[in-house]
Amino acid sequence: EDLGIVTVGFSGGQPKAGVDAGPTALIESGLLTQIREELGYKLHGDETVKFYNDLTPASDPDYRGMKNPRLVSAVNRKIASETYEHSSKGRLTLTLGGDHSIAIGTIAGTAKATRERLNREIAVIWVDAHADINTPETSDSGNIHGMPVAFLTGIAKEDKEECFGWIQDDMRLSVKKLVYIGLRDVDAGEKRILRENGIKAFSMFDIDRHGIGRVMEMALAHIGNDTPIHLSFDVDALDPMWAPSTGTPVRGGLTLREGDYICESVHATGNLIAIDLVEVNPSLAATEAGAQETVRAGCSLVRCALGETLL
Ligand code: DIR
Ligand code: MN
Ligand code: MN
Repeated sequence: EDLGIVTVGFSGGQPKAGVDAGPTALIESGLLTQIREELGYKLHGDETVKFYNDLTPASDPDYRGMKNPRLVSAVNRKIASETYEHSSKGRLTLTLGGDHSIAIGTIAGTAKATRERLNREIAVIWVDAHADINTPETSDSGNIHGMPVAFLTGIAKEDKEECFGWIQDDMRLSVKKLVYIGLRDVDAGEKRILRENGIKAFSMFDIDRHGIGRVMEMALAHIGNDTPIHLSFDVDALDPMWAPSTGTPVRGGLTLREGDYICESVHATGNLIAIDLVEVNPSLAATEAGAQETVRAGCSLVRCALGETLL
């Protein structure tokens, strides 16, 4: 099978340096070799990491409270064209981040390509401790990695081309086709947005109550059979025990096996069209071992989504 690779060494959606080194760390630990040799994919695209330094604007003052709005917008516009290219050719697309703001681009590109190629709307499974659905106005931080879902669904809109005004309707995601898994740190404004829009969300409470097996059944039932799925996986969905090296760790998260199970179940649908793995920041763990654990966990999630089988 053909796999499009997009590597995004980018940290501009949040304030901590080092998340731009995530893709390099994942690749150096052998992820692409494993995908090629053990899982048998034919790889297309970036085998060396892209940093998009040429897109840095001359000046980038805050806008509607957003930090680095022109930079994050420009990088995402470029990413959208890259995932669009892969997805238009019918390739499963794997994006290695970078902070989670890059999902604006990855999802915009696959959504548009899937409308054109299959005349279908995509569904998104967003696995994260956070909902990332702040609008610029509800955000306390101004960090755009907390806003991608708002821009993708059109809950946040902007006309100014250089600040996400390039996002067209055919790049958007329906709130009905969005499912969250793993939530445990959601801002008050975000809770209101989730409620008012009737967005399906499985928090850690739901996972404790039903178990991950039943939660995945319910999540996939909500999306419906035969719907193309974009899986956007923030490594901070995992408990810091498994993924300590990330910008905003939150205790009480998924075990590595629960994370792998989510990826395996999505793979098993046969409907997976794209995967993002984001927020691996090798410089944030207290120990070198912690950074390695996080990278290993990230690799495991990706391999499971790509169909690594246990037996
Ligand atoms: C918070 C944190 N909700 C914000 N978001 C994070 O800044 O909007 N997302 N850490 O991953
Ligand atoms: Mn996130
Ligand atoms: Mn998160």
